[in-house]
Amino acid sequence: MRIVVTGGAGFIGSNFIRHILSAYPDYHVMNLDKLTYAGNLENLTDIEQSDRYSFLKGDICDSALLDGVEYDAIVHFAAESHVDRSILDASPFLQTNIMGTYNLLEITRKKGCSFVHVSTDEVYGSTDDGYFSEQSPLMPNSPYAASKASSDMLVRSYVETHGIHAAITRCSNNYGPYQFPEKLIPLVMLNALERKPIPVYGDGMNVRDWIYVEDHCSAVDAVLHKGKAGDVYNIGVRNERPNIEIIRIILSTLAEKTSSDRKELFSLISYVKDREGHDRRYAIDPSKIEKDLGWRPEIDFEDGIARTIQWYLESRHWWERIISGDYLKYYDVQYGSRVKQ
Ligand code: NAD
Ligand code: TDX
Repeated sequence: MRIVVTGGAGFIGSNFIRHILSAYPDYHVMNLDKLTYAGNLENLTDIEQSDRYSFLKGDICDSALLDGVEYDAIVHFAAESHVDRSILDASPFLQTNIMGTYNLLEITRKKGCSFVHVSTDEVYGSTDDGYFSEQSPLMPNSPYAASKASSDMLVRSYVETHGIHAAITRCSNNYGPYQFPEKLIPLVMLNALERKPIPVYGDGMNVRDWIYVEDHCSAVDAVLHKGKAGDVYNIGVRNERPNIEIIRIILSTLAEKTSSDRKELFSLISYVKDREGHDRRYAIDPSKIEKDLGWRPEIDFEDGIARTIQWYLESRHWWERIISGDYLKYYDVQYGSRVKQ
């Protein structure tokens, strides 16, 4: 199989490429990424020499993007993904997440390939009790979530109208190696290591269902291979935790692993003004993907968070280059003009 992975230089996309290349020895992956601030080719240095991997720098809004490229499926991760940024400026979110997805749907329609649209539980909005099923109404609350919900609707319409082979996944909060340090877990890690304040929005009691990135990747793999066209699959692991609990777990583990003063680390916790429109709780019911596709997560939270903390401790070089901005130069140095732009 030849797969185009959009957004493959980002957090989940890069983990997914690694997953596919190791799970399927005869598959070829093309990573298609614009390399925004969130795109980091240093997430892929261990596999970039593989003859089953290639990289194409490009914008998913470009209609000529995949002209002349042969492939069987598109797995679509590329997006503007950070809620706080969408509050400050929604425009790139509408452009990439809506118009970019529309462009890929047009390409899919013309090429007749299959399409997996990677969406999010945030499209369902917030719930105080109960769980989101695939039938729950879409009630997005942030511009980011609204742009993802719009793209979900477009995918649905292309299945109904044009009969394309596309499925949608809606996953809960991911954590793990290579996550950009604007998101809660890596931000807490890095701020703690650098003894900077750790901003907790509101009362710290907002709840998310945290999934280890590799489990998300195996779920998207299951949908790519076994998913039904037009179907939606929720992905979650029944691991609901308030933010403050996550922060305390990270700080306690760090204190232990680095022989640091626990009290000093905990004193970095700093309650700040709440995020506008901050969703209180996301909770996913993943029973459909479990029943229909036989998917099961493999990494529980204790194991996953320990691995993640260890990875950030061992990957200082990776995150220091993000903080300094040097990671942005990697493409020019490594690829120069060899790659089609
Ligand atoms: P990320 O921000 O780490 O990576 C996004 C990638 O997309 C980057 O490499 C970026 O360069 C690329 N990109 C952005 N705009 C582009 C464009 N116009 N053309 C081509 N490439 C472009 O995001 P992530 O956290 O890895 O999320 C990946 C996908 O998964 C997103 O669609 C997101 O909505 C979804 N998702 C994320 C989570 C999560 O917890 N992070 C949970 C559920 C769903
Ligand atoms: O500094 C912070 N302090 C804080 O309290 C940050 C960055 C976040 N938070 C809170 C806000 C959320 O309740 O932590 C929680 C998690 O925040 P994020 O890491 O920004 O994730 P979230 O807003 O939940 O969205 C994430 O999960 C769903 C991803 O960024 C989305 O791409 C995905 O769709």
